This record gives sequence, structure tokens and C-alpha cells, in this order.
Amino acid sequence: MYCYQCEQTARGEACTKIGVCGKQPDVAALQDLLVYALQGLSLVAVEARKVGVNDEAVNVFTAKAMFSTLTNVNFDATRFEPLLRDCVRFREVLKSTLAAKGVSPDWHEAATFEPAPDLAGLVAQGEVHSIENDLETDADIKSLKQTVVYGVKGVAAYADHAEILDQSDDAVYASIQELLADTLRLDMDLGAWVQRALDCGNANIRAMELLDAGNTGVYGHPVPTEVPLGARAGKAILVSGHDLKDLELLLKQTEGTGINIYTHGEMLPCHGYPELKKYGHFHGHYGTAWQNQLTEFAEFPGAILMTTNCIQKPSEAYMGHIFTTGLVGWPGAAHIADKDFTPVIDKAMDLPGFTEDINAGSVTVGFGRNAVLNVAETVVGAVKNGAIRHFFLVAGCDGAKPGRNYYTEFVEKVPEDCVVLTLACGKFRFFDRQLGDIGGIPRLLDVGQCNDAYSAVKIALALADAFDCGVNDLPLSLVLSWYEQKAVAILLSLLALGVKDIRLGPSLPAFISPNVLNFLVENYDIKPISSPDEDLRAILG
Ligand code: FSO
Ligand code: SF4
Repeated sequence: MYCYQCEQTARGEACTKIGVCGKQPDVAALQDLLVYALQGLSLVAVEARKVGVNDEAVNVFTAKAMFSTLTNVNFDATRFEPLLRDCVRFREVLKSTLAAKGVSPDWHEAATFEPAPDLAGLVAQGEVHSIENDLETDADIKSLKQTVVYGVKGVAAYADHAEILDQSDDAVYASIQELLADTLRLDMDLGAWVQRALDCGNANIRAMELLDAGNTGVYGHPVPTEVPLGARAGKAILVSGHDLKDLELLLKQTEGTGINIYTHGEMLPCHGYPELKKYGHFHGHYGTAWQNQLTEFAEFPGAILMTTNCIQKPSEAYMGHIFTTGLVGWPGAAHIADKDFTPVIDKAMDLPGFTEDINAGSVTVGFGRNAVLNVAETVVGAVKNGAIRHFFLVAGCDGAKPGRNYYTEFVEKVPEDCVVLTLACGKFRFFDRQLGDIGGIPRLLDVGQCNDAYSAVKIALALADAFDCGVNDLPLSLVLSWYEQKAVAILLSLLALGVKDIRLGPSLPAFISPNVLNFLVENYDIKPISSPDEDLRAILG
């Protein structure tokens, strides 16, 4: 195997024996084969679009299948076999439709290969399509090509989340397919690949916009909401991942059972949505970010439901209590495909639950674009009269590396006349800090999940509008942490928007070649994080 798609890749280079995330070589090979098969399907879909053939089922499938290869989503080899067979079936149906219209080009091998009849054969086929065997010889083009593949995984994740809430735009699917089809080409120069990376960023902005419309359209705009961090005596279910609809279904199915529902990790911001917070048994938040699940899940006295990434290898202590749904999977963990969560509810009933009320304080969530922009005048006034000196968007993913303490320290050291906006699971490094307020404006504003990055972009654009300047001229600095491929897509979106001077950590992507990095530094002034003191000095002077 050879995988370097996420931040925790082995030695900062690549996972070659087993994934640091727990991904086994067979799953890595199946994921490589699925990406290859999706490149082939996309090639056919692009040709089909040219003659007016466009299959919604193919589009939705492409996004789901790409999403399932994202870090920490699906570790179950058996789940990849049907995806591979469906992919080839879709491809062949599209090809027949095209042939009937007289379109039968000399297809690339990605659009013609026959999948092996069994899982072992598929694994062997996947090994051939490892990144190491890529025919591209130019290191910088290979770097940008992989950046596009990973960016597309992020776009696919957002498109899938949006589609679940009935929001889709054919332009996003068309971009996903064009970009994937292009990754098979060997005739594009560096400039063309830079453009593809920016195209991917633009497609991601639209996908995030759709997801924002889905989340706020179905569940209302988040409102500032105090979320207890303790517990209420009684049976309990913990929901992790990012999927709001799964949470809603579970809340409906547990109504009247006496079970209390708790969020974990990236589900915390769900407490701010009016159509979710209305449930009396949607109690509070338990634990911190994904990489702490081994300890936190083992201590949770109820059932656990993983709706999306980031799942880790469940320990013996809770293997029998954890359930997966949607695209997420772990071999041996019970999977609920039909959204009937009865087994989760039954398990919660069997487990002790919390035996007493626990008071552990609270945090406030719900500062999405609507809530922040409702007080835009006050915010702008506070900047103009000098009460607010600077905004920091300290956002992105969390992870296990000690270098991520930078973000905790950074936020603790931000001067008192500055405001911190945050989103995604990286916030658990500081989410419970009491930073007070500036004239009623909280100094720590939780914008939401990584899936709500669009909300932060809208806030920045609205502020730029109010100050009649560009985003790069705002008193705003972006201090980002990345981990997986949704973060890659968001980064490409920021570059596509022309945002400069981003600080990125805890380490730079292994798939970025030195020349591509130089290009980013020269054109976007992107820089690695250094130390909180040094970076704050450089930003604030
Ligand atoms: Fe975190 Fe995981 Fe939301 Fe990522 S839970 S790391 S960017 O997959 O999705 O922020
Ligand atoms: Fe390694 Fe990350 Fe790939 Fe897992 S997803 S195998 S940790 S690079």
C-alpha cells in the first residue's frame, strides 16, 4: 500500500505497511481500485454529457463512492466489493447508451477493465493501481494531480451530505466527473493542473453552499445555544460524525423511550439548530474530538452511533456497543443500512446509562453566518471604534499529534481585544475556554462543523462588504489545521477565492512537492505555523 492522503501519514511521507489510521493494505488496495474505477466511470460520464446523456443515479453514486475512500470513513473490505461492482455496472450501462448513439471511442483501460470475481482478486487488481505505479513521471504534476483527487474526495463528501438533504446541483457532479476523468490524462502541463486545483476549489464552494442550504433549510439557522457538557441520569446514546439527518431520525425514534441523546465530536454544533434542539431528550455533549474516542467511547455508559468520519478501531470495551450507518464502517461493528435504529435503542436499554446527573459546565454553540451577521452592525462598529482589533479564524481538524497544542496555546494567547471564530473538530483544543466578550460579542464564536466552512466564508465576505475592502484587507487572519480530504477541498476553495496569508499546520501535506509549495508561498503567501508567540507577533505587530 501507499497512502499519503492525510496529515497523520507515517513519517510525514506515506503509510506503506499499514495505515496510521488503522487502514489495512487490502482496504487501501480496494480504495485505490475504486478511485481508478470511478475515474473510468467519470470518463464515460463526461463523454455521455457531451451527447445529452446524464444519469442522476451515476452522479449520486460517484459522490458516495468517492466519499467512502476518505480518511477514517470505511475500513471494512467487504463494503468495497459492491461499490466496485456497481461502479463497473453503471459504467457499462452508460457505455451501451453511448454505443447506441454511435459513440464508441477507444476507451482508457480505467473504463474497460473487468473486476475480478472475488475480493482477493479485486485486492490484487487494486495493488496495480497504487499511487506508486502512477504513470505520471513529473513530481510536481503528480503532486497537483493527487491534490485534485483528494480535493474531489472532499467535494464528494459535501455533495453527498447535501444530497441527503435533497440539495444537489448538476454542475457539482459535472465538475467531480471532469476532474476525475482528467486525472487519467498524461498530457496536461503544470499550469493546467494548477487551474484544475482551483476548479476543484470552486466546485467545493458550490457543494458547501448546497450543504449549507440543506442544513439551514431543513433544520433552521443555528441560534446561540448553551450545551451542557455533563449528563442527565438515564439511558444514553452518543452520536458522532457529521450527519444531521441521522441525528434527527434517531431523535424521532427515541422520543418517549426515556433515552437521552448526546453529541460527540463534530456533532456538537447540532445543538444550535432549532429543528433539532426542540427535542427535550437531546441533552448535551460528551467528550471531545475524534482522536480521543478510544477513551471517551469506552467510558460512555450507553450505545454509540457513528454517522460519518472519523471512526477509529473500536476497542474490546465498546465493540459491542458501537453501530455504524451511512458510508462509515468498521469490520465487526454492527452496521445499520436502513436507518431503523432499533438495535441502537435496544443496546442503550441494555446498558446502565448515567446513574446520576453530572454537572460539568457548558459551552455555547450556534454562531453560524445568520447569527453572526444579525449583529454585523455591532461587530463593524466595535472594529471601527477600536474595541475589536483583530479576528482570527482558528479552524480545521484535530488529530493526535502533540504539535496540535499550538492551537490551544494560540487561542489562549490571543489578546483580549481580539475575537476568535472557530469551526470543525480542531476547536476541542479550546472549546471550553471562557474567553468572555467584547461589548456583548463573545470572544469565542463557534461557527459549526468543518461542514459549515461555507458559513465562515460568508461571514468574511459580508465583513469585507461592510468595510468596503477585499477579504485579504480585513483585520482577519486564518490559522488552520488540516487532517483529511475535506480540509484539502476547503483549502482549495480559499485559494480559489484568492484568500492569502493562511497559516497551516500542524504539518504540510506529504503530497505537496517542494515546487508546488513554493508556488503556494509565492502566489498565496501560505505559510506553516511556527510558534503561537511568533505568529501572533507577525500578525498583530
Ligand atoms: Fe474532524 Fe474527522 Fe470534521 Fe474531518 S471529525 S477530522 S475535516 O473528518 O471532518 O473536522
Ligand atoms: Fe495513512 Fe492517512 Fe492514508 Fe490512513 S488515510 S493510510 S493514516 S495516509
